[in-house]
Amino acid sequence: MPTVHLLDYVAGNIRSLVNAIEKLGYQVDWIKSPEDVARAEKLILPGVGHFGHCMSQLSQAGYLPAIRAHIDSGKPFMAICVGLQVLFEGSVEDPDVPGLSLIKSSLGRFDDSDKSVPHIGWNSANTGGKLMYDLRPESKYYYVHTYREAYRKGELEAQGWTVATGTYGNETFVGAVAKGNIFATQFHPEKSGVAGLRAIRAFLTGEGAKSLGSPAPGAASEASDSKDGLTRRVIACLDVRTNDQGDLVVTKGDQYDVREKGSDRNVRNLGKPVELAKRYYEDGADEVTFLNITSFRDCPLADLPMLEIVRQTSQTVFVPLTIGGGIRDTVDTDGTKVSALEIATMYFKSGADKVSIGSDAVLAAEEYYSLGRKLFGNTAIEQISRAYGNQAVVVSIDPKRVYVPNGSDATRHATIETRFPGPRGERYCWYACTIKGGRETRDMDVVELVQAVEAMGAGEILLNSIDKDGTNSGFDLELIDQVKAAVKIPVIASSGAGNPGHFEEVFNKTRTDAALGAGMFHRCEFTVKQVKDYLQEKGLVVRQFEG
Ligand code: 1PR
Repeated sequence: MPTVHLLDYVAGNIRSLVNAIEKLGYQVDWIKSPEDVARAEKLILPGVGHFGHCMSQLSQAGYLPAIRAHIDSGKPFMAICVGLQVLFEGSVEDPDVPGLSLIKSSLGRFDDSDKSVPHIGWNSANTGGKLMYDLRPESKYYYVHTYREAYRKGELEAQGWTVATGTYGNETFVGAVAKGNIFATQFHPEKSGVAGLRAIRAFLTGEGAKSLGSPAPGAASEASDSKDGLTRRVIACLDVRTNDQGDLVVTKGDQYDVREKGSDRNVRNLGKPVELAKRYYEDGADEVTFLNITSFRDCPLADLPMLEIVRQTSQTVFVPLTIGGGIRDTVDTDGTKVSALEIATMYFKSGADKVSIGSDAVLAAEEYYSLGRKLFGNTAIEQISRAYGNQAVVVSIDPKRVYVPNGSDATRHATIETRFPGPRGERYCWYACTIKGGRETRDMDVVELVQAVEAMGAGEILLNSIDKDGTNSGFDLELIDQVKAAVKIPVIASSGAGNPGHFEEVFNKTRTDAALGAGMFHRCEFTVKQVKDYLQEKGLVVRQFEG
């Protein structure tokens, strides 16, 4: 089997990259010291964490001269995400840290005054009609980043680079660059489905470098496309737990009750997690989320059944995978203390791209306010986002409506005037955060929670609603509006989706960044593809599955 070398400079979530390479028929060999670099023919630099962290890790371990020597020798070199960023002179993310300066320019930050930051989701890599590692104008690629090289027509080209661009809001940014033996992508090709695998293959076979810059047959020749190319993200969510027979199943409740309504009250079994995830991937789901909704009792952490699910899923599903449930400091069955960061690391090493934190985030937020909004770097959110980047940390919220007769006089919490009055005709409500799968309600509202976790470094909010969960009656648009107005980080609307029209409604009527469905997909009432087709018909930009 042909070999490709991956630079293992930091414990990162790069299992999916390994899976993608193996899927293409190559074997991965790890570079573990600068001396190893010389024996690499094809070298890939995955980017993890932030600019300064990546550069300092490379520099402290003595990799920089070896990487430069590899590039100068003309051997194939590929860099991904922060790997692309370090090819530049610097970044406002860490202004004092110099980059490799192979590209004479410095990165800035996306403007968050008119859009969510980080930029998360599927966007274009428009090559302006040139051949570039099999990137195609009709394809979409998975991006997740806060810092970006603003595209200024002709600037990088004058330095000999071929450039692919994407547009987010009104900013056109560099999505990929290539020159000679170097190919670097801001997006994650290993998470970009078949389109991404094609780009990796073009690198591995050498075809990409050979044809670089030639005119692409039949393609438009504009170097950038100023239309926002970010697609409407549709996520499939699988709640996983052991049923009464001890099997691991995908289940789904109504308002968090996952048992059948009949007298036996069995846990509803809607399918097998790995099989369903693969089906949703092939239907075009932009991401797959697994939530472990019960802790698997008496099970040593290293044997968590969820780890095996992620391992298996990540071998065939090349879109981002999020794992939630039980990410908190804990004590293993043998009495060993295990930190949330260590648990997250196990998931990342098994193929997860993000972890989702629920109950622990609420408790951390309570402490944040009780200590006068000060952070000490010790919460799970801070620790995991420091090690793996903000984009790797999702906070999952399980709010419940609390109705009050009038607005701010009735409670200290952030209320809204609702179009759906409470049981006694109350016209106002606030959203109380819960923990332990909705079993315990806390004296904290969603606005307080999302602002605290954003300050701690969470990269995204998964916004459920206990009132709407499993009702098939559409998303809680009022809840989404309230949360969107409170934070800059992206929000995933969840709970209540019953048909494709509900997805159109949430995208058109709120500023949500993504929408998630569960029951309607599990019960085969609609497929992800039907949702995407419907959104497309209504003029919304979506990514379709490429087979
Ligand atoms: O608190 O960090 O251990 O995380 C536990 C995680 O498990 C949380 O993310 C919490 O939301 C989830 N969870 C706990 N209990 C349940 C339950 O259902 N009994 N499920 C549960 C949450 C909500 C969504 C669901 C949407 C869409 N499920 O994930 O998929 O509501 O459903 P729909 O489209 O069918 O309406 P921790």
